[in-house]
Amino acid sequence: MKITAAETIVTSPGRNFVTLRITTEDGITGLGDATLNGRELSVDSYLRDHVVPLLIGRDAGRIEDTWQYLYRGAYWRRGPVTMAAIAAVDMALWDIKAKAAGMPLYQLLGGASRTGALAYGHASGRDTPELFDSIRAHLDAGYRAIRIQTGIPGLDSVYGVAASAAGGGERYDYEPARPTAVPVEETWDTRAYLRHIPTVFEAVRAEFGPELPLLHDGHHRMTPIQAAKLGKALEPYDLFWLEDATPGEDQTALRLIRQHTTTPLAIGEVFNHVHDYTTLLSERLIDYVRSAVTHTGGVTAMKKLLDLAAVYGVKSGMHGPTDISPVGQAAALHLDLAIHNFGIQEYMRHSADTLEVFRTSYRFENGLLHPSDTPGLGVTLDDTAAARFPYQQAYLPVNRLTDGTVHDW
Ligand code: GCO
Ligand code: MG
Repeated sequence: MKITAAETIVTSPGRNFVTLRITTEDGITGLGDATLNGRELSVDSYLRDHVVPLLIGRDAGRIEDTWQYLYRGAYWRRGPVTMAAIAAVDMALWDIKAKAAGMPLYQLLGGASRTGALAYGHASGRDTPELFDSIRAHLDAGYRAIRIQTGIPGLDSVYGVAASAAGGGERYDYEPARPTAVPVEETWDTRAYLRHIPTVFEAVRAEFGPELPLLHDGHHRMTPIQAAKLGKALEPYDLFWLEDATPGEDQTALRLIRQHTTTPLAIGEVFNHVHDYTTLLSERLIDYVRSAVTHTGGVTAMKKLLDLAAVYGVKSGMHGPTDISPVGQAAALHLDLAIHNFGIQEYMRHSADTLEVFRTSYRFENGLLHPSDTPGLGVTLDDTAAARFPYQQAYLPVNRLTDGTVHDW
């Protein structure tokens, strides 16, 4: 089954997405997500200029060989752009193989290990009453696990907090990269954050009780000793996980955090390779792997990474904000259903415009996600709808400390 065409589709239905579509000689098409938030066109160029020409004429069925050919053949290893491009090819080829087999992808990955994937949603509020409203809206929408992000007294705008309470309910607008010529700059104060967060979790537990799984994202802003302190302070509130407590590329920093706290740790959304995790896994320094299929070389690489994690008793917690396209999200759901060491899946609903471009078949019922039994990944792309939303330059914010020093965002 030869590949006869491959093309990228860049569209911006509320935020930018890059998708690769591969077509075979018998007319089967496969989709792959290549979206790298804020750096989208670099992956589009990598695919169009350096990968698409190599795909034409190749056997679409040779997924592992194509992966190795693109990875080793480029000579230059790893990195978010390369690995997102390889991921898109890999996803599209799995989509094609599963469609040709007439099966949903999870069947080719070993079949279902569970009835559905536990999903967590994003509650946020500028203050505690607004946060409580958001938690209630998520519970009403069926979520059984909830991430908590909140405003910090003294700071104007904080990561993970929806810009406005307008509309209530599940908010998907907390962090689209913003369509500005240069990134918006925010101000950050870690000590103010460390003072405030434990009081918020205390209030949430008092209001919503002990059972609800609660998560929190530190978004790379703490030093190891600050993270250790926060993990310890949050122990009474029994978090499901504390995510990205420190910038994760410093793998050995996690030793210090681990020595001081039993709060479970999750890391890896900005990683793109199994070698980013070797110390974290072999020393059992984390509890959850946060990589996205989209950013880690696709289904092939993600399955290997999660199998290695399983050896050390570490579970999955795949990245699933709205900058992962519905194609990338579907790929995650097939893996979630099939692997044994599934932990949880992040799930923010995409906007109505996004879901008009990407027609999904996955379902969210009783707090669980299911990829559906549609052959392949189960997502189609409507070209006419995509063409209505041209690319818009957009950037994630840049963070500065109160004295002006650039900090991790
Ligand atoms: C998460 C992430 C996202 C990232 C975003 C950047 O936990 O979902 O931290 O919110 O900030 O993916 O593009
Ligand atoms: Mg995160």
